[in-house]
Amino acid sequence: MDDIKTEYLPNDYKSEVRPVWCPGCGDFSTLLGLTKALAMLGRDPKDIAVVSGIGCSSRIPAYTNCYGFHGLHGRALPIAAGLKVARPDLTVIVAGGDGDGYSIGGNHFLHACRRNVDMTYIVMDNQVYGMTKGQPSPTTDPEWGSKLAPEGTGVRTFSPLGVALAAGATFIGRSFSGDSNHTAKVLHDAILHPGFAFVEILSPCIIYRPEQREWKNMVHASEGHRTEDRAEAAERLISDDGFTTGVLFIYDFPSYSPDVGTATASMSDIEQEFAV
Ligand SMILES: Cc1ncc(C[n+]2csc(CCOP(=O)(O)OP(=O)(O)O)c2C)c(N)n1
Repeated sequence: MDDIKTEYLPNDYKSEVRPVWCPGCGDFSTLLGLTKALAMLGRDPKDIAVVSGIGCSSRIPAYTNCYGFHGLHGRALPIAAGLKVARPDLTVIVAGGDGDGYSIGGNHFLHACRRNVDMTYIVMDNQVYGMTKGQPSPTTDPEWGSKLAPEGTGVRTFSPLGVALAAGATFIGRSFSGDSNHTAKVLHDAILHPGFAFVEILSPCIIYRPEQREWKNMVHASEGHRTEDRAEAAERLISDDGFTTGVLFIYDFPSYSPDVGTATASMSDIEQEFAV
């Protein structure tokens, strides 16, 4: 009989696939933070599933040796919710970018927050559409000029943590990819949280937003304790500069876990049921 592994190292969660991310991309250290968090938790990779949408950041499932699902742009959350409801024994992690999660997937984000399925949602926010070559995203500052909007969009930014709080997320945090130990700690707590945990990771794209190299000098740890009080969390967000890191909010609320039973239909039964 094979020995059962009881201790894991971050590398135990990395696959053989070499990331195609650009040199200096923040997503490398987000991946490192995630694998460190998984090692701290010590779960077997076969008990973990990483689900994503489309984008540079959404390539992350291929770089772990957990189960993975590389879905459609903006559609990672409903896929992951279905998976968790059908297989509550799995640790489900969802990951993607700000375009994926806040723009095309924005509606799913709202409903994932209020539904409170037990999973962790990581958004690698680089305030730009990286994969499609640098268009503004919902978190891009209004003045940022790009080929698509040379004078800037003039549109105020989406507030991911505030939206998550208003929509009912029960764990809300932020981290900076450059500090993989901090990212690991926040993700560790998020994964252990029994409900929908949202973690925004500031993850620079130094190709389209080279000024984001400065983020390492701008991030600062939260001075406050993590609160269970929605009003207090909202108050802190009003004066937040977008660079405060740490866990902002944790709330104890039953997660959505309907009993869906065990599937008995064969693939050909399912094919027939859906045949047109
Ligand atoms: C339905 C659909 N619309 C548009 C696209 C094109 N597309 C692919 S990735 C992407 C944006 C990715 O940006 P983001 O989610 O911020 O991730 P990043 O690449 O910056 O990590 C877009 C618009 C697509 N694949 N599918």
